[in-house]
Amino acid sequence: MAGKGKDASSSNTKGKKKEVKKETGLGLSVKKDDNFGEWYSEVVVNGEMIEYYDISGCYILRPWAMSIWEILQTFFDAEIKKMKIKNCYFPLFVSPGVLQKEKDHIEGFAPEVAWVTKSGESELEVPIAIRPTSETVMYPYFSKWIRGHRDLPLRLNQWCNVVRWEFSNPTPFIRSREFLWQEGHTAFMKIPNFLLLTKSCFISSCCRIKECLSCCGVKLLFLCWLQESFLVLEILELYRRIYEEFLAVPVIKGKKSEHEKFAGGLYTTTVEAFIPNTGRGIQGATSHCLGQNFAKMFEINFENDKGEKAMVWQNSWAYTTRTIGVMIMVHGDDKGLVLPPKIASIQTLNESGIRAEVDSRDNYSPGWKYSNWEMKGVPLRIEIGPKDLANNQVRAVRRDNSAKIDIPMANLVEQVNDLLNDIQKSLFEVAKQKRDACIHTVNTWEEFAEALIQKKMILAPWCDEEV
Ligand code: 86X
Repeated sequence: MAGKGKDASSSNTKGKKKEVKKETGLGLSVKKDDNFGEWYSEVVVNGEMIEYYDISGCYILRPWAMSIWEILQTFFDAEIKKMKIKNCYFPLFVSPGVLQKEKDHIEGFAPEVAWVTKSGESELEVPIAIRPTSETVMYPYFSKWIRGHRDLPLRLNQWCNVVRWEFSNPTPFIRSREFLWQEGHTAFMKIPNFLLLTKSCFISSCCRIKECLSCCGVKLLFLCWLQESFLVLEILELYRRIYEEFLAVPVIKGKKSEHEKFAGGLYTTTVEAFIPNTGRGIQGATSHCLGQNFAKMFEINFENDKGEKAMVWQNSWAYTTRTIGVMIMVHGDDKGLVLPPKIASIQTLNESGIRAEVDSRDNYSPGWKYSNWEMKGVPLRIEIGPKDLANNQVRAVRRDNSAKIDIPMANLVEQVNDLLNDIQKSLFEVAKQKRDACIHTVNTWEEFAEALIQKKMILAPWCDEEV
């Protein structure tokens, strides 16, 4: 598995070669397919995404990583604003009282909660927790702010850090003790009871919701339910777009099993990615229908239009900086990072909106600079030598497949744009073919176990019932 951290590198037998590579800042000491965990640790550091920190499980996000996060953030933030979701910011700290209130669903998580117990040398009278997620921080105020049906729906999002004191093998981006995310929390008015029965049928065929809507004449009745339940899937679609359109990582949408769903909710939808080198799926992001569980716990009640007391229906959803780690694991190669153009902070040619940078450093050789930018994953490199100048052309070199293309100066912007689009498409296609080649259909437990060893993604019969 990935990410043994920096300690793992010291046990490397190719120590000398590695020292040299470290000094020049060029190259990786292991190949992706030979030692995936070590390759990943090296690529995130040498690609200047991550610096290891002196607290285990915590990592510095360097500008090269942060710029990717900001691009994803800009996209997602604009999309949720179109859906009338508003940004807010709640405190980092949770008082122990409310955290206890939720103890049923928090039970299994308790060891992961980090506490502040001191200020300076003196013990705090009451220790305070650091948010691992913000239900307990936010929902008491949902309860306060939601009084009547006119206060609904309430649609909030916040961009923040959370802390979960994990004990299993920390990995940059993938599993860190502090990470960045957005967490969305919404509250809606009631849903007609009888529709609950059809809910699972709607969800298991989620893309058919619109069809169902148009085939049954009672659109108005469905409206409340759809608002609430539709949002879960609309958000899931944004998560799919983040992975597939921006990070060029194929994902599968689905509904979590009873075992894997968020215990506090009714059902959990998810986008799942696949890492060919580990042969394991990885959760990309989740969007939950919470039903009324939290409304009961936190007394999020309101007076409906008939003057009766009713409870809200809620959703919550999040994606994290893990997205970046998944992208690195899927696309990176033996030369370093491979960044899809849409999230690369440097593409080429600044005017006309292409993100570009000129490397005019004259204390490095061209060869060194090529390797350096390859390590950092820049999608397209443009070389301009004396011959190119004489011919009124430039040479473009693709990071994804090393193809070299001579481009006449006159067509530069147009051709570079075409190339970037092509790289984006091609990265996704290659990743998808690679993933699909791993899908293996099984019908027996023996086949299942064998496929797992072979690092396959398994397609198997599934009833989601415990026996
Ligand atoms: C589950 C559920 C949910 C809002 C999301 O997935 C979307 C955004 N939250 C998060 N979860 C916990 O509830 C949790 C609670 C505690 Cl106390 C903890 F230490 C760790 C947790 N991890 C996940």
